[in-house]
Amino acid sequence: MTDDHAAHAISCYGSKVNRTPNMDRLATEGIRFDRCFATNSICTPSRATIVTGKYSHKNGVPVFNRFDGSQQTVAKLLQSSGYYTAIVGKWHLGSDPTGFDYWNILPGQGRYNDPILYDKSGSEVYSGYATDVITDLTIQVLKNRPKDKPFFLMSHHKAPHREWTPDEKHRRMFAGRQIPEPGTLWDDYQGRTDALHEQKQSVFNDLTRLDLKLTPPAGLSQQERQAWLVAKPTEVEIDVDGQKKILTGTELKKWKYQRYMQDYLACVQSVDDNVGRLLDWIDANGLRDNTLVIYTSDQGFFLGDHGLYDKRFMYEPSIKMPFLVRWPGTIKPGSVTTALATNCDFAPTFLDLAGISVPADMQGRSLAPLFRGQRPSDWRDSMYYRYYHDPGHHDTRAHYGVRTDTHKLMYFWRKDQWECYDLVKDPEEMHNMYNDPAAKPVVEKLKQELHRLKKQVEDEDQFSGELPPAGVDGPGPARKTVTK
Ligand SMILES: [Ca+2]
Repeated sequence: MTDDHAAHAISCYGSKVNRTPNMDRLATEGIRFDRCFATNSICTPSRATIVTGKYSHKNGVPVFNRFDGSQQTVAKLLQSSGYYTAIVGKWHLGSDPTGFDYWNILPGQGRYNDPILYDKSGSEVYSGYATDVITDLTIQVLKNRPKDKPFFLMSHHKAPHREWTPDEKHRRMFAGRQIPEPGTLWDDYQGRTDALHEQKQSVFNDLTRLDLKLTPPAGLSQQERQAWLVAKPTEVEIDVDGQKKILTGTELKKWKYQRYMQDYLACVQSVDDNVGRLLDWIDANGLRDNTLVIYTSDQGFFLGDHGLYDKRFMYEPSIKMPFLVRWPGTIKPGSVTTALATNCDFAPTFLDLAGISVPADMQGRSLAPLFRGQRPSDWRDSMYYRYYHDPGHHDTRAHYGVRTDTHKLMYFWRKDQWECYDLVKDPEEMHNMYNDPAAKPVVEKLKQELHRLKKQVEDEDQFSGELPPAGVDGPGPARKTVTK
């Protein structure tokens, strides 16, 4: 799993901005899910949902608050059924992992270069680039695992999370490359609710000098340097063939999009290389045929879509998770499914595949029949979504909603404002049809479905008022003594 990797930056999902040959291998040899969605599109909540099979209001993690590790998790259930369980890389749930025989994780967000990881005994600095280091450790776990047990391994990358720091090789590969602009980059938000107008996750307005990798002037104090880096520039001086040039206005906006995407895609390219390295190792070590491999991300990401970066909103680029699965001998190579899946389904799927009965309080459903090419006749045709963090880091307004196979209805409950989209006629979600008189019957039907789902998942507005305090980005544990 990666952090913030949008499906539309993977070539087998039709990317117009990059090529990812190694991730594509999973789709060519396995199945691609085209409608897999995060139920609360943000890091910590999605991770809590993945390990519990439950919505945020049931696992207690609606925002960046600490996960209560004493609750039931998929890792504990697999471990107690004889699986060797391990997690390496980004965890970001505040509390230490439970249910894992081996864990070695980044504190909070972690860092890209020379990352620190910690386990039960303390922390250690690993020299190198995070994506390479996490893959090295993943392969170590596979090498050292007890060979008499089946295993469950979560290899979780930090990349391509903000501030999108690539390694030198991939930075160079993308520096100066012109990335095509998405069709909705210049969206003026006409007809939409206040939420899009008020957000602070705009590529044109909210990227900082640090995000844009600008170099601070010499002679600043530490404090001045920090203030300079977090500022959002409205004017940037660049060097063109040895000549200084000041960018402002439209020219600057276009430049910001390019700088953002060049670094984001360079981070993704390193992940793709490392996915290839891990698959090669699995294939070369006799694990290919009896190992199920999944590539996913904790949510999607805006790649300039609607002029945005980040996630949070219920729009497609944000909630859509890449989900690619290889299982030789069972999944027909090159399969594609449009069945609606969510991150609540991951834990039930893992249990089902291991022959363990899925606890009744998990809210997802096993995807295993879909892997086998069988879509159950009662498969869901709608999914429920809820985002809480408001104002949060980007002033993204809290909302909940329903997505069906063909439509989406979003309700910004603190504003009492609605948006509705026809995903067949308007896949880019540019025309809010909520107030169209002709759309009234559709809107009414969607409202009924939204209320039905809200009740079904037992969302009783547990976190609609006060939210739990932040608790996932602490200083991390003390350094351990390492003898090499
Ligand atoms: Ca994330």
